[in-house]
Amino acid sequence: MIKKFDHIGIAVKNLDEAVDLYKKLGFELKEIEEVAEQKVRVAMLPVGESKIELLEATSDDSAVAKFIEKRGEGVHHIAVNVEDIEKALENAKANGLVLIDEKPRIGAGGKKVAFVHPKSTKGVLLEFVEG
Ligand code: CMX
Repeated sequence: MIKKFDHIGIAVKNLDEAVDLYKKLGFELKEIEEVAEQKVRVAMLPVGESKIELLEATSDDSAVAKFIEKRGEGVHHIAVNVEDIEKALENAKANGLVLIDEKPRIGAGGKKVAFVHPKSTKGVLLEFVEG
């Protein structure tokens, strides 16, 4: 059911600064996109078939702003690709996991995404991405 890693999300205070830093490490910037619904601006840096996703909050009430305030910058979530996101959610729910999104929403790149609560996944925010 799980196909591969889609990306690892890293919460940063300043996206442009973080992109410059990752470029110095040898990463290439593919694109920067604003995901208005999630109140974030994201930069995608490919790593083979996967990506690093640098995330900057665009509002003080963004999930990313709250995360940085509480825990500082760092790994915010991991995202895996699934063939059928509705089925993945149904399966997780049936197995007693706490879903943040009962139904998929549209995330970066226009893809269907949904989050599982970190309290039910050993402290790691998990994102399903269809495709
Ligand atoms: N990873 C692990 N734990 C996290 C976390 C994260 N990313 N975010 C919050 N937590 C922890 C908190 O530290 C807190 O733990 P304690 O109770 O031990 O203090 C607990 O989860 C609850 O946190 P909270 O502050 O009460 O709840 P929030 O209002 O911050 O909401 C969460 C947390 C995960 C439900 C919320 O961030 C959410 O809905 N996330 C999904 C959407 C999202 O993250 N969007 C941004 C990325 C978008 C993208 O990739 O495009």
